[in-house]
Amino acid sequence: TRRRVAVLGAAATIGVGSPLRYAKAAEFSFKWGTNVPDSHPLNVHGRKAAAALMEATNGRVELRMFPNNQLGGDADMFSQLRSGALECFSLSGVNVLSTMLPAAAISGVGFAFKDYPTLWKAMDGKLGEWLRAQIARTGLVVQEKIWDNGFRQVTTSTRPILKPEDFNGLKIRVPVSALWTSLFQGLGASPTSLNFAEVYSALQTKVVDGQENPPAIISAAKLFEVQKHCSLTNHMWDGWWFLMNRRAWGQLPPDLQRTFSTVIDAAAMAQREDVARQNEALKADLAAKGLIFNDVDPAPFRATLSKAGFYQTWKQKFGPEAWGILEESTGPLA
Ligand code: X2X
Repeated sequence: TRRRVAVLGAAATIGVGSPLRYAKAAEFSFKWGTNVPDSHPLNVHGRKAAAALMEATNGRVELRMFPNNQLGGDADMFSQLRSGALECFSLSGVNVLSTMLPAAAISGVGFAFKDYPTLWKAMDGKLGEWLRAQIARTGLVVQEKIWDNGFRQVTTSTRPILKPEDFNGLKIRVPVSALWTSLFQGLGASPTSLNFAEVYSALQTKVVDGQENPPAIISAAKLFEVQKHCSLTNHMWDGWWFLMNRRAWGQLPPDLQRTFSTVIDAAAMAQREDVARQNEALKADLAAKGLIFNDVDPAPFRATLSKAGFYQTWKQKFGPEAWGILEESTGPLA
């Protein structure tokens, strides 16, 4: 029976979408780097997309996933993407992309989107279109549908965030991004910029006392092991653009480009559903693991940011055109 199980195992491995199912090596083989652990829906749906792409192109296009910062942190993967060493990279516009393209951060303005319907309408509509046009101007290729990370919540090892004053002096990790730093400075905290690859150990060694991410990441990266409180601030939404190196993209003939985009965007849509579900469902799971949750009224936090000049500052930095497009979907912010 042992041998039988092994044989069945092998047969199951050579399944739909497996490279071994195809006689020839793929004509196009792209690496795809991500910054979150293997079990996160970004990677789960990424692997499904890779299998679907293999199937749809009869083995001509292969996508190899490198999750969990295996190829280096965000800054490393971003420079590999730009040089062509990495063909595909999932990256938040508010993260290191904004160090090269400040406009890309506009979707991360604090307390801008009140819920998912408002958000998707903007990102699948005029705001998303505007953002992709900005990204395209940098020479990168971006697929249409942004992948979901979620509404972000603050975790700490020290005290819960109940009111804005609880941020005073809090050492909190934020991604490497002027907008993120400004947001938490505006709330009175002391933000430290770190790539996600460094977050677990920075929390464990108490270099920082807190961080902010949605439940799906808190769970996949096991941040509950080194954090005690989770305050449901919903202070901003974030997602990952599917970015590609332009020369790599240009290698694909137009029909394969179309198939590629169709498969990737369909996977993004399925991933969004999974993430939204996980970000709700995992709260109970994380609570059972010891994380203490509290709800937060966003109004006083938003008022604190306004008073600190956050909205005025960023309205000016992004400029009237971009800010106008943002406010078309969110309503007045500044
Ligand atoms: O770095 C983060 O916190 C992460 C994983 O959420 C982003 O990609 C912005």
